[in-house]
Amino acid sequence: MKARLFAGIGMLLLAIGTLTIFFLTDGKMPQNLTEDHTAKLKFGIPTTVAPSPDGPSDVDKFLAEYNANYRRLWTEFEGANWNASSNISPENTATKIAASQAMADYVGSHQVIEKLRMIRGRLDLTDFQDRQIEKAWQLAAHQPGTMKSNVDKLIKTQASLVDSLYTFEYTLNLEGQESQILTPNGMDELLLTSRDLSVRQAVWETSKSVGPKLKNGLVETQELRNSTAREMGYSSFFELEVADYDMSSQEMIQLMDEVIAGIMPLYQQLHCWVKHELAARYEVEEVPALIPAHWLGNRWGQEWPGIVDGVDLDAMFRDVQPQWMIEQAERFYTSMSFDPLPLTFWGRSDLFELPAGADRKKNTHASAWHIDLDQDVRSLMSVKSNFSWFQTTHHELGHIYYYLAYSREEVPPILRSGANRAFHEGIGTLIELACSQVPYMQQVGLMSVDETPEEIRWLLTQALQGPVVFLPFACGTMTHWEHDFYEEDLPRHKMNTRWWDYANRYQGIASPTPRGEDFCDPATKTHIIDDPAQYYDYALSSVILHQLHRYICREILDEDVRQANYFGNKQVGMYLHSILQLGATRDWRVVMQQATGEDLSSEALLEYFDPLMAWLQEQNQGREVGF
Ligand code: X8Z
Ligand code: ZN
Repeated sequence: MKARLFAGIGMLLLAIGTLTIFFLTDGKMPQNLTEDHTAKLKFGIPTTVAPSPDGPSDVDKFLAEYNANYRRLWTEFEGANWNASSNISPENTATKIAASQAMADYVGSHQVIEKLRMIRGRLDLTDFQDRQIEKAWQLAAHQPGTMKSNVDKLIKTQASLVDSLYTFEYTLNLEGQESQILTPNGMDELLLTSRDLSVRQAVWETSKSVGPKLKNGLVETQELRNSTAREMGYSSFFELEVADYDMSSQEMIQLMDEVIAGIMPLYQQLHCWVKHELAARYEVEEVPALIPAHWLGNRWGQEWPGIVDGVDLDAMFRDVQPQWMIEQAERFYTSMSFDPLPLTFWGRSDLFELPAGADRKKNTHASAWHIDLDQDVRSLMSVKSNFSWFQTTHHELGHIYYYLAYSREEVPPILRSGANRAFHEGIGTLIELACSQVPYMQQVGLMSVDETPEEIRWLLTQALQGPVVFLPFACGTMTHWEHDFYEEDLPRHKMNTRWWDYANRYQGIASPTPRGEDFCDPATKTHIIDDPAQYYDYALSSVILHQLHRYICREILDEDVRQANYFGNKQVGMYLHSILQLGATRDWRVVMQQATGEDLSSEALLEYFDPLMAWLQEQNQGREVGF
């Protein structure tokens, strides 16, 4: 896959004798990871330019002022955004819009853009300066002052779309029963447990009922986002978002296709096995070529829980409170020597599902927030005691610990982000993988030793609820659709058809009945509305995390990748911290090389699921595999 493209950098690094981080620390463990142990790591951050006898350069002066302004405006915006997301109201949305406009007015101002234009690409810049300038340029390209009316309109349209999505009432109408309002958690529960296909279809259709309401706004944002990005020289909004990876749209699509090609043989086997299992479960005689979307336990078919008989993951959490779920996630990190979360995290976060009849509505999709780009970190969730939320709590705390690790003086505010966005997603998802390992669950009493699941069933469960099922959705349906939506200015009369074409082609999933253009099924996925053109982040995070996981298992734990236990291991914590504390001060390809000795590659991920392939092939003998 991308290995070829990055091989040059990799070879260069290897040639200069770069060893991996862990060994550069001499295996010494800091007492506490907030101590400044970075000095002990040769994986340190380059300081700015060499001190000049004439004082700071013009570039440094500009960057110092820019960073201070950026941090102040970000804090105002993110605080307002938090209020608007945890308590959706016209007043809070108006305050958020004003803060967003204030931010745009500065980062996209004529003065900032002109200065960036003058210094961008100058040969005397250090890498450290260059990276800050590039980030500032990308930020300006999201909201250039030369398109102020566009930018203002986009801010308002996007805010109103998010509000519409999260204030929508999902109403389930079943024959002979009174209408019922369902929450997203409620729909997920029904899709996980109901065995009645007509109920399942009604719930699935209910979950898509918000789409038509969002279609006009989404079409409007397409035009606004594209014209704004094109003003600054990007081919589309999709390409602007991909610039975080220093790649073009075409390179990203090629990378996605390579990841899909790698996983597809295993996915097709899994798909075949699942459709036979489900046809038997629902007593459908003829096994369909494509799996009907309402047969699956997730609204988009992005994970397929509840399929393996005898593995009831939710049972482990029946007797625990939602609060325990988050505390246990924190314990996972502190056991590896990360600091306890700041007390303000507990005071300011909004972690649980609102009771029925609550006097406010909130965004129900899990998220992690870095309000002041320093210690004010928060999470917005609707935690319930089940396996899915168990994983999500670990995922969100991964973001939070990343925020805290790079919030230090050496990392300027504009570089307080992940090595790339996939790294940010990858850390928490790595800990999701780690907290789903049997030795850990047995150590903390979630699973008793005499309940040890058969290895293949456990791997099957991980494939169904992890990357094997997820990647065709993330790389295929989501990323290809968003690519076409922006890069090809996909017209409104093709939006839904294209979505289902890709769901058929990549996921092997079909809608229960034809879905014309009156529906807008992609809009029901929150990321299409409020994290647009970024879903490949999750796909790449799965690839990266398996590389990190294999490195940790081989070099630190000396354990099998499928039987690993990070809990209580401070060296693992130190290794992760050494990556997190860098923020975006290094090229992500360099970070990857230094952290694992490898370029980006799906090999570790595929190797993890190797034993499953043979088992599935045996189960599927005599069946037609593929769709
Ligand atoms: O959105 C998320 C996280 C928040 S960053 C809960 N995820 C994607 C999704 O739900 O679609 C994690 C997995 C993919
Ligand atoms: Zn995330």
